[in-house]
Amino acid sequence: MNIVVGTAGHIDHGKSTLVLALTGTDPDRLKEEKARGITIDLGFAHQIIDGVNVAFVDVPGHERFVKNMLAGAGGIDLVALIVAADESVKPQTREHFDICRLLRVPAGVIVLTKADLVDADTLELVQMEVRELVAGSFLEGAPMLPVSAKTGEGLDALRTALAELSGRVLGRDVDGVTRLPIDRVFTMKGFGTVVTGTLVSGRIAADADLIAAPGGRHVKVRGVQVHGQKQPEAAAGQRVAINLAGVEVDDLSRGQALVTPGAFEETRLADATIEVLPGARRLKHGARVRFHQGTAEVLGRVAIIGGQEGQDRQDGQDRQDRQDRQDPSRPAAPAPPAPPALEISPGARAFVRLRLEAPAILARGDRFILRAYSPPVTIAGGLILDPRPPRTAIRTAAALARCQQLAFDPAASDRVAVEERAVAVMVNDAGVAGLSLAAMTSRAGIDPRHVDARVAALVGAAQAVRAGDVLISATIYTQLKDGIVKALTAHHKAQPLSEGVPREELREQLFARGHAAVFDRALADLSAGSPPAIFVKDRVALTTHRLELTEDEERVRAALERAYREGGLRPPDAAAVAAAAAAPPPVVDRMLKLLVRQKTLVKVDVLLFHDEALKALKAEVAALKNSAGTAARIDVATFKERFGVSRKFAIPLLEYLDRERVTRRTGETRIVL
Ligand SMILES: Nc1nc2c(ncn2[C@@H]2O[C@H](COP(=O)(O)OP(=O)(O)OP(=O)(O)O)[C@@H](O)[C@H]2O)c(=O)[nH]1
Ligand SMILES: [Mg+2]
Repeated sequence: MNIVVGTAGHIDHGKSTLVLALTGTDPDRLKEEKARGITIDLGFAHQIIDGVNVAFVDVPGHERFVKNMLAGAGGIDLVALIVAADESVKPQTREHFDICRLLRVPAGVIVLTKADLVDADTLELVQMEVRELVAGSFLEGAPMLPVSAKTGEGLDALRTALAELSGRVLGRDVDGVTRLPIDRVFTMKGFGTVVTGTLVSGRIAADADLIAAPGGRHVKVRGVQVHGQKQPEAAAGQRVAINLAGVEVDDLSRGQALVTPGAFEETRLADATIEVLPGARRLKHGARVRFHQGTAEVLGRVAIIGGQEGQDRQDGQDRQDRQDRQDPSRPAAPAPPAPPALEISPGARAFVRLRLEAPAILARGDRFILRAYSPPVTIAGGLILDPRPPRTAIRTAAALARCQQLAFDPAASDRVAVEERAVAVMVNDAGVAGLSLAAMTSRAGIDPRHVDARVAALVGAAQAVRAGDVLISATIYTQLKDGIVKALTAHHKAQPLSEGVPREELREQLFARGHAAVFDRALADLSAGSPPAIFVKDRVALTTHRLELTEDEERVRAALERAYREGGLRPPDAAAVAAAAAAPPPVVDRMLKLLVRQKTLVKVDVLLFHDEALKALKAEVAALKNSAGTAARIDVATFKERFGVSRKFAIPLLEYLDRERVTRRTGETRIVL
């Protein structure tokens, strides 16, 4: 059993001293930290407590280093909220506690440090204040233990509490995609580049190929350490140190993550729900914020999607107040419909679109923290709903409805229904391009092993159609099929003598931005019905389409066909054609083209032959081989004689046979293949 415990609490409240007392390791490792007596960056220690492997992430309490605290808090299972008994609740006690609450840390302990410095009455007062702080939160009812690192009082009780709480830790996704947010990068003599972090999902084995993202650099795992021991493999939930080959320290930094290749796409846009802290200022539409997820901090802006819960009443009241001030004697005019809110009130929730100034690696279901740009105080926390939303308008009712469809509680048990809803939304977003099965994992956050089941459910419910490795919305697919029928109908009407639209032309006309597999599937479906709606060859046509020729055209067509059939391998020349047709040249020309399209006549070089004549020729030449045994040969002279044609026809016909792979030219003769 492995758990990661993070400290939290105000500066100087004894977090690092407590970790040292519990583990024997001083988490403050920087020279500057020792000199100033404060923690600046994350510190790490570990200890086996009652058979549980406990990793400690010690965070700084100083308000200037909350960003470092956030990099550590991202991966913890339990929090040890530290409150010094002689100082009680202070600003960063609240801020760190808020952060843990917003990140949905599932459980924790409250430690009242420096118990040796206060009397029983003071301790009781502090206990009351802390209980008040955590009332109604995940820490309501958590163990609250007075401890002294100086006398050792309470340390055993704390160890017992941590071991007991380890049973409440949520299981990590060990078999999912690998994701290790990097919190430290350094070189080690004899090893080279080492990164550390809390492995939030998947596994990392020696020799694994991973990607450092954002950035996309390929790295190879040379070695894996867990709690200072070399291991063949690390699994989600462990603190790990990874020795990497093929990458320099300067190429990596905190905020990147080591991930399975292809499992994530970098993004600068995400849709999310957020909850603004009750004590924060109003969050304005377009506000610049610091976005913290995993170990990353990225600047960005928050745009409010649609309206928000709990905002309408407030707006109405404001309007009423204004009207009352303006003219108390006039009856209040009916309020105009409220435009979507342009700010989020303290304590309220809203759907937002995050526009980041640098790329991030995000997954649906990721928790994050927003801090104000300046001063950098924590203002909100949230949950990623869609890490790659379409670039569509967001100040609309439709955008709001879309987010409501995507909203979910990762802790709830209705996962299947939630995933099906999300895929339905994303399939709609994808339009004619379709949603790739790969994106169902990278964007909708579905375990690759469940992708087939979700696809089957959507297809079964007639919400989507699968074509190759994409899913397309059933509505769009029907529109596409209707579009094909419409285009063919129009084409047949405009060009009654054409036998249809060339397949590629049809695709470009209707489906330039779409996925080729979807178009192929549509053609297949339309031609598979009974009766089929279309014929698909090189050209696509409606099955109801008949060439409608005038009587005169039909006479010319038949006459021409007869002339070429009778001509055989000696087709009629221009004069003979004109004589046979006895019609104006444009009609003759049209009918010849029709015969070629229908493949009744075949163009060989500049000559036209009846298809039957060529078929007979091929069969007869091929038969030479069967009768003459292995190496049947034919040259121009024998060909002329055998088929009774002049050189004018013999040469193009022999070259035609070469192209058709009936014969192969070697020097002056040809081998029958
Ligand atoms: N008497 C007494 N002093 C303590 C106890 N725990 C910590 N201290 C003292 O409190 C001071 C601050 O302790 P730290 O552990 O550095 O506090 P911290 O919470 O890690 O501080 P930051 O990391 O800077 O936020 C040090 O001088 C410690 O010796 C305790 O249980 N009893
Ligand atoms: Mg410290």
